[in-house]
Amino acid sequence: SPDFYQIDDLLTEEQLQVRQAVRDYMKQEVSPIIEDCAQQALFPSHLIQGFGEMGLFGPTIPEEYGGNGFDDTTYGIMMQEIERVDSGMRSMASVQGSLVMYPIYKFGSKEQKRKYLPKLASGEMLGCFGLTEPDHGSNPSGMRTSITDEGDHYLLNGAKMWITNSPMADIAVVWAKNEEGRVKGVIVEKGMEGFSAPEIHNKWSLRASITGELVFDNVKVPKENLLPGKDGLGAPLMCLDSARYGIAWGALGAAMDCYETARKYTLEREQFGKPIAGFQLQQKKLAEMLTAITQAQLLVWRLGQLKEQGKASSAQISMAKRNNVAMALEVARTARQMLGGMGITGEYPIMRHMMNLESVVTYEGTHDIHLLILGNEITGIPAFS
Ligand code: TGC
Ligand code: FAD
Repeated sequence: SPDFYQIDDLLTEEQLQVRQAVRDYMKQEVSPIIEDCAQQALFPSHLIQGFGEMGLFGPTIPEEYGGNGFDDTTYGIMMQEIERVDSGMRSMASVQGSLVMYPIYKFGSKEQKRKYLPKLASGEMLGCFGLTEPDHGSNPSGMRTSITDEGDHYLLNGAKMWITNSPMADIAVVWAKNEEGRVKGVIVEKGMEGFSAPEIHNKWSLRASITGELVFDNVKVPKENLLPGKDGLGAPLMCLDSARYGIAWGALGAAMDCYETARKYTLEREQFGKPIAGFQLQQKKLAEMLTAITQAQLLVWRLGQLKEQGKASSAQISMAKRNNVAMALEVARTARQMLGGMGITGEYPIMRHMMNLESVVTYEGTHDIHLLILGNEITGIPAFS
């Protein structure tokens, strides 16, 4: 909810059941603790296992590797229900599913899939994805992290920045350039000599999610840890397509929660002798929020169909990620104002959503970068550089 255009009628019985199960789980296990975690900047690490048990990690991966073989729409619905409660919790699931399990499943060897996927699916292992560097964010093609062939092993050097899950992660899928400047994906395990993952502190956003660096100082990586299936920048960008798709659904969940909170609050809160929801200015805000949410719902529903048919393009995914996150941020800012002073407190989830969404609008390709991807698609002229 809300479901103004009866989009539920377009979902299958199974999709609706999964949605209810995830919604119940989040309400029972996460809602009661999330505000405290965010206020205190604590990552609720016990939820890693709970998310695994609920099948929230890599749900589209086949059962043979610990997933549930769900369709892309179901994956999107799960992200929506997680982010209805907190974007940081959805970040944990996005990274594990789309940025760690997906590349191992898609580009990994049989041995890598058997070794890592079931444990990542169950939550026994946590993973992270290292693409961004201190000097290369929007332009990952300039990355400096290097991987060199030393005969019986590889040597990894460099640093990654802003990495979700990294300080807690058991493995990191890392993108680095080889001697020929070709981007390669490699699995780095916690405990490898020369590898560290210091935490980044003082975030005002995604405070319940843990973020860190990845530092590689002559890390010896076994040859069998290289992802053999694909190289080039296209490999990490394929992972980003999968995660960005989930984020387009997820942001919708945060917007829905802000809208519902503002609707309920303004119906109860009285000023000048009547509920503030009775004033035209507040009704305009509610009507515009509902319209924007409904448009965003239709966008991701259709995108899910295209993805299931193997027809969703990167530019279509960029449009949905960009539109839905900006929409959610706007809804959150408006909803916050509708709660007056109460809107700035942790009594209500809106300020937390709003601050979280400032990261969501930046990571996985900034708002600007997705516009440029669309500009390139429309004109055929890349304006990135
Ligand atoms: P460009 O020359 O356009 O492309 C390089 C190669 O990649 C191919 N390609 C794609 N392949 C698959 N999917 C896509 N979406 C692709 N886009 C491009 C392309 O065909 C080419 O292949 P080849 O074989 O010719 O080499 O690359 P560019 O360097 O000009 O960059 C384009 C640009 C700016 C769009 C790209 O660099 C970009 O998307 N930048 C944004 C970076 C970004 O999104 N970083 C995200 C880091 S991960 C993260 O934020 C996780 S947060 C998760 C959480 O907590 O939830
Ligand atoms: P910059 O690239 O320096 O951009 C700064 C500003 O310049 C932005 O407004 C941008 O839109 C604009 N800009 C850049 N290039 C252009 C251009 N060509 N034209 C016009 N404007 C431009 N990365 C990972 O690899 N793994 C993770 O797990 C991960 N998790 C993250 C978690 C959090 C909480 C955050 C905040 C980030 C995370 N990131 C992660 C990194 C994220 O993807 C980058 O922050 C993002 O890609 C932007 O890079 P940047 O921060 O270096 O900004």
